[in-house]
Amino acid sequence: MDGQKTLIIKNATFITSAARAEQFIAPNKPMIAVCGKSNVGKSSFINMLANRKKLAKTSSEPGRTRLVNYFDFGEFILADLPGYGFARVSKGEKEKWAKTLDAFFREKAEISHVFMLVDARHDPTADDVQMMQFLHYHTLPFTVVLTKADKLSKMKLKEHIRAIAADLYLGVENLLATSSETGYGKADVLAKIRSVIDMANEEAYVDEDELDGESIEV
Ligand SMILES: Nc1nc2c(ncn2[C@@H]2O[C@H](COP(=O)(O)OP(=O)(O)O)[C@@H](O)[C@H]2O)c(=O)[nH]1
Ligand SMILES: [Mg+2]
Repeated sequence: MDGQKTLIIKNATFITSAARAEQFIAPNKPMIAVCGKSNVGKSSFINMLANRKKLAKTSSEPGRTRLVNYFDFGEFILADLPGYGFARVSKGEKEKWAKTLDAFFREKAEISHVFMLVDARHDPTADDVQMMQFLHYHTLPFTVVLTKADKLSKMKLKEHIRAIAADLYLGVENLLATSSETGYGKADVLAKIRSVIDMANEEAYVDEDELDGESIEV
């Protein structure tokens, strides 16, 4: 298995949107989910990875994406999850989102990794903390991706990375700072995806015989 080659993404395409759990797709390759509060920069992050300006629709008006949007990134599937924490929506709408997210993360065998996006400029919100607890609860592997790093000086960014990591009880190595505006941190994200894909593929094709006689801890 060639685990060394760098990840090159070309021709990323939109697959489909799902409004309800019955519409979720069964991915035929490793799937990476992207979540975060509305307006944190999810669509921009996806476009940065895809080298496309408008693969995912960006918006200055938060709270518009109520769907799970799937994209084919070649070696993996990317699932853009509905944004949370948008104040101006009804309680009923919020409950619907929570249900969609819950149903999505329940299919945890199909999710290789989650990128949880958090604004580099601000302390994580209560919703961010809840989201992370949810990921912990489902024992999903995740990385916190800080967005909009270009809006901070290098010094401030370093400070914020430490503060946000501490707030979330994470080591700084679990955070990746990025900017969709400048491409800062993109290489780190691609390297992370590379290792996630390689691990997922190895797990999928592990030879049964190789496991004989070994005790496997679950
Ligand atoms: N300066 C800067 N602005 C960003 C960045 N990422 C997103 N934005 C802006 O933040 C707003 C929300 O971005 P969007 O990707 O639509 O967020 P989403 O709601 O999480 O999908 C848009 O106006 C983007 O142009 C970034 O890295 N740097
Ligand atoms: Mg979006």
